[in-house]
Amino acid sequence: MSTPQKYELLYWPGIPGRGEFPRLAFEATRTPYTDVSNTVPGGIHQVLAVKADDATHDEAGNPPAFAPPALRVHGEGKNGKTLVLSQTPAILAFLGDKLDLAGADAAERAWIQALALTALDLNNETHDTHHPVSTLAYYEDQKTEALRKAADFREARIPKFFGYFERVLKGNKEGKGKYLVGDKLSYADLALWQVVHGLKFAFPKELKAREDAGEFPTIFKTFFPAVPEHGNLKEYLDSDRRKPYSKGVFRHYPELDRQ
Ligand SMILES: N[C@@H](CCC(=O)N[C@@H](CS)C(=O)NCC(=O)O)C(=O)O
Repeated sequence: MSTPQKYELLYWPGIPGRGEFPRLAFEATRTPYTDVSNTVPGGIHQVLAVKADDATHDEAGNPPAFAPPALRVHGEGKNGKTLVLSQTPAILAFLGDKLDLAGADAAERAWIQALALTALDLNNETHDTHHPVSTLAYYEDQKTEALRKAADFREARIPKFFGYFERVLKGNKEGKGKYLVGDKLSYADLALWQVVHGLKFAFPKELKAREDAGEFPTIFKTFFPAVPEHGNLKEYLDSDRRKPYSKGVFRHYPELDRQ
């Protein structure tokens, strides 16, 4: 049996979803990892096991995950065992330190965490546009509420979040519009990039109208094209390892977009 990669990502197969945030961290730093459910035969069972409703601590003392994604890191758990970590922001903070995506000092590290959390808030709010009432119910059964939620999201929340990130990018002189903090890539940049990319898919008319109107020029014209220049990102984004959006956080329902 071959030795597993040090880093193993446990996430649902076939969609980017929240698994994409750690994937981008690996790809941007050319760090080897195993995307378990997409590449290991029967890997989905490992994902199901780590978040099973009756799961409890494993033999290494790791608590179960509430929901995917989870990250398995060999040799980094208690007493040199395997660490299992869930929650996207916790995974990103851990990887940020390990992969040098967490800033140059304690202040930058803290800012990066705050900015990544803000980008993940926007990710979570995007999910609520198509599932505003229940994550378990079908979209079709909450479409009336989704139409209201999506209108508010497009008209109020997108400009609020984008306006905020535009100010941060402009205000960080060292970053020249390419980086949220300092003058190098962080996991906050990757998180923001993924959310903007997903929103371009989910709400193409809304995003295009704003870009064409000259809104948020630093995000659209400087930041967004700059991020894929790092590490293996370009090759990854063109590969079949980058999964298409479908039934994940970023869904395209034309009726929810700008009319
Ligand atoms: N706050 C968690 C949310 C995790 C989450 O909602 N995961 C989704 C997939 S992206 C899931 O499978 N949820 C199942 C559930 O909540 O029951 C994170 O950021 O990791």
